Amino acid sequence: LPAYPDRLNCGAELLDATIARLGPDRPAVHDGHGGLWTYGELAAHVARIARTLTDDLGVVPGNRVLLRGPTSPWLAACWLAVMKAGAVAVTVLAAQRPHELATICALARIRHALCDARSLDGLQAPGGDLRVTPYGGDTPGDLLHLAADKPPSYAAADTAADDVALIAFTSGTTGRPKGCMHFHRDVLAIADTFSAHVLRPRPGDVFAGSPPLGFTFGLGGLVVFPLRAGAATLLTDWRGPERLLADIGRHRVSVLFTAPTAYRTMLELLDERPGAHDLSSLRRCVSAGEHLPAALWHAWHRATGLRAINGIGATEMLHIFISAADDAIRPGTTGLPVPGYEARVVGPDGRPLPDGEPGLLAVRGPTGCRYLADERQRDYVRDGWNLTGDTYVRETTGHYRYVARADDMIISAGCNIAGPEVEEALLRHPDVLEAAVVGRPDERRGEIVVACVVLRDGVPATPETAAALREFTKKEIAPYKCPREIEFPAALPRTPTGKLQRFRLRDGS
Ligand code: 3SK
Repeated sequence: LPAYPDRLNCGAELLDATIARLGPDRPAVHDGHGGLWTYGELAAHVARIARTLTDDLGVVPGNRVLLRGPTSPWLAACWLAVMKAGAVAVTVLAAQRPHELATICALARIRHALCDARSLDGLQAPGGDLRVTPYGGDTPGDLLHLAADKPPSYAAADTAADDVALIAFTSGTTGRPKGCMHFHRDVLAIADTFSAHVLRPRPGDVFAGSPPLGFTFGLGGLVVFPLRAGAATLLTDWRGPERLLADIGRHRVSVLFTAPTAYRTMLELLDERPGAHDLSSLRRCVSAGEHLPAALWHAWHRATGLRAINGIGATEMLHIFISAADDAIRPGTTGLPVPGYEARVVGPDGRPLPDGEPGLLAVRGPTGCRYLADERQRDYVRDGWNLTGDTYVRETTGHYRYVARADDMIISAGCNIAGPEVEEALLRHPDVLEAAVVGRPDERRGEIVVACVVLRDGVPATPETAAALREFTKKEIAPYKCPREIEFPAALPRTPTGKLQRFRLRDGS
């Protein structure tokens, strides 16, 4: 990891430093509708927006600015302008509802919001003291109208490396939102660790993927990493895996960021129409956001010849801290600590456990958890180690194998059962598209193992199918781990960032 200077502005580093290195004429951002900005054009848009923020909207360094909209070049330009102006970006998901936005605005004391003109719903609370400026619309007060006649260059605010650059909100898969504060140097650190050492992008790469920019998985993968590398990125609203497959061919995408669910659906689509999609440009496929089962890794490899780069990240850590690429990959494991990070598996007392024993994953490195005024900081960071809430095993090779979320372990008749292990077994059955395994309260056993299985098209959701799946799992894993009950929902409940909401399956809602 480079030693960053004390004065550092990540917006200037991502744009101006890249242009100084590679020139202004390289492609920077595709909008998915035929539009393309070069690095020089992106820098000019960012400069004009930054000037508008400071001169017209009265934003000063340190002010928090909410950013809301579907993924687009303009949303990225607004984020970079907030960075260059020395303000603090609070990027939210377009899917967040008015009461969630109100909580975030109150917690982060937000007075300014830049909002895609298509996503104003729920933000313009009458009587509130939030000043909402739309972008991309046709009103005279639109940010882009105000920006149009501003000069195309802007000297970045003289921020310190450890000034807060962004606050990313997480509510996990349930619960009260927590704001995670990250510094200017953290934004560069994720590019100079995971991206530089595991992903290893090149200036000729084209990035694309599904995570929204309001999720740090997307912000890193689709904005920070490509710009740090001088590569191009496709920033277009998410229109599903089918569209993503088409975009890969159309834009010659070489670096893909998405989650296991999308890999699964893309595989189905590839299967349905063999030869219909051109994936020949792809060379890196990152999977994070959820555990990547070995069966899915192998299926993607068989279909595309590509070895997916699995990883675990967290909003608290900003991006991925355990991962592996190329020959370091062991399918079914998450990988090795990313260079710059250390990891270990600890017991409830915080002491490291021997290899092979499941325990809590602890990690430390250049980025880490700093909750905005939240007492839960004490639970997340102990003795300088971040406790991510995942149960892991370290194998003798040094690879980290995911077991379950710590609060997702099922205890049935005194035995500990990891839901993902049962899910992996079910996924090996050809009729199973997706599976989620949870514990449900049971008088005799404490909990019983319940599997919620999404079946492939055409497979009947009948007691016979359930019996066949039960028989199958008995051959794959120890019988005490096998599901006692199997349900067939049409889809699994997920958060807007695609994470499974197990609590909704546990209580049967
Ligand atoms: O929360 C996650 O799953 C995640 C994964 C990768 C990078 C960043 C994040 C927040």
